[in-house]
Amino acid sequence: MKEQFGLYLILTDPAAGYETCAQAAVDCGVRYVQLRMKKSPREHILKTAARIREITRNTDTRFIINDDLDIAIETDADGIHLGQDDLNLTTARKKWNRPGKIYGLSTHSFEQAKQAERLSPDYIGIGPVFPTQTKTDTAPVLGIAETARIAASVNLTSVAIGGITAGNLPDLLRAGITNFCTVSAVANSPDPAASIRQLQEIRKAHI
Ligand code: TZP
Ligand code: MG
Repeated sequence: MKEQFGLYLILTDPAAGYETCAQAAVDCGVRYVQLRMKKSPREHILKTAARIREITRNTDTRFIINDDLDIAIETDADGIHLGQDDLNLTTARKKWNRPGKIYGLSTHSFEQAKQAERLSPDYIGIGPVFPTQTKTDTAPVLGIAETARIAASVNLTSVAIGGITAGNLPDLLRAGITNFCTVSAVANSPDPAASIRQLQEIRKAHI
């Protein structure tokens, strides 16, 4: 069954700090929080991940680690998010042989999303929907209509990503996209809880 949870929050250099942002996500009932610290030293990532693990433990917020399976295992995260060029999902599953762990996979086209069905990830990311400054090596922009078409065509839970803000979210929701991921819309905010609530309110108004 496709999950409908709305906001999926990725934490990369949040202005208010990692712990404040993670706590805000828990307080607001955000379903997924992903730690994505691409350029940081491993020790810093591990320490931050351990703190977010404590903040999210026994809450409704699932804690996902980007890219690094060893860190996910070491911190007992709830899951791992892998890109097309990262560790293979099947290999990751074999290495992290624990029931209930969540596997997410990035996809950037209709073809990749259909291929992802064979791997049965718990969810796929679809994007970038819009241009973004957060990730430089992105695939071509998909736009709302194509993102919505892909989301509707695959038998997997999906999350739209890339350039999503409170300003363009209503258009996504109107197109039938139910789950959306943001980095900068919350990470750049001095008041992450307020920014999260704003996105949640916009979604609620469309349900
Ligand atoms: N993958 C595709 S776009 C993107 C990632 C990680 C970055 C999205 O960041 P933002 O700030 O929400 O545009
Ligand atoms: Mg990756």
